[in-house]
This record gives sequence, C-alpha cells and structure tokens, in this order.
Amino acid sequence: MIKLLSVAIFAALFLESHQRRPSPEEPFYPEPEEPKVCWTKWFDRDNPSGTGDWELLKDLRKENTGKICKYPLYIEAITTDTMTPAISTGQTFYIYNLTQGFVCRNKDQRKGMCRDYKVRFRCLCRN
Ligand SMILES: *[C@@H]1O[C@H](CO)[C@@H](O)[C@H](O)[C@H]1NC(C)=O
Ligand SMILES: [Ca+2]
Repeated sequence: MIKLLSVAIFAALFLESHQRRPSPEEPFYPEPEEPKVCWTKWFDRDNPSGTGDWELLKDLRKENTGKICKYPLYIEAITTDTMTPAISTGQTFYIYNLTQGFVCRNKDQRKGMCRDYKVRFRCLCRN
C-alpha cells in the first residue's frame, strides 16, 4: 500500500514537471546567447629588412591553416619589441585593415625603416 502510494506520488510529480508551462508568474526566459569574441595568437611572419614588414592576411592564412577565422572583426598591429600600437608609432602604413592585413613599406617612411610589427585578429569564439 505504501509502495503503491509512493508510485502514485512519483507519477504525479513526474507529470507535473513535464506539464509545466510558462505563466505570467513564472515567465520563460531563454538562455541569453551573447556572441563571445576571442583573439587569435600574434602573427609575425616578416621582418622589415627587405622592402618592408609584410603581414598580409592571405599569407598568414596560407601559413597558419585554420588559425584565422573567415570573418575577422578587428585587426590589431603592435611592434614586436616594445608592444607599441602601430597607430602610435608615427609610421605610415601601406595597408592596415581587416580585408588585407598589415603592410609597412620602408619607402613610405619619412626616415629610417619600418619597425617590426606583429598582428592578431578578433573573431567570434568557436564553441
Ligand atoms: C584595405 O587597404 C587597402 C590598401 O590601402 C585598400 O586598397 C582596401 O580597399 C582596404 N580595404 C578596406 C575594406 O578598407
Ligand atoms: Ca613583422
């Protein structure tokens, strides 16, 4: 008898938990899905000793298969020695954008050569 009663109670609880519907007192909130962003590692494939420092996205992709997402959200370039942001060095850049990557040509500088830069990209994180 007690066993039967416990089975009945269990069944009642089971049904209750499976029949629950959102109600004004207890609204249903879906899990928030905020896309998280991640950085790639730093890439430094070239030195400025030739015509300049060439960190083109297409070359970086070729040399680091699968390491850079298809649609980067942001590119960041800094010097390899002092980690100075590229925009704070006063140097002139031939290319610095998301679609092509980063290039500093020596001939575009007012004096001296390009500094050595490294770049990284911001991507949506992979789950
Ligand atoms: C990236 O930079 C290159 C060189 O300045 C330019 O030709 C190209 O249009 C730029 N792309 C974007 C999306 O700004
Ligand atoms: Ca470099």
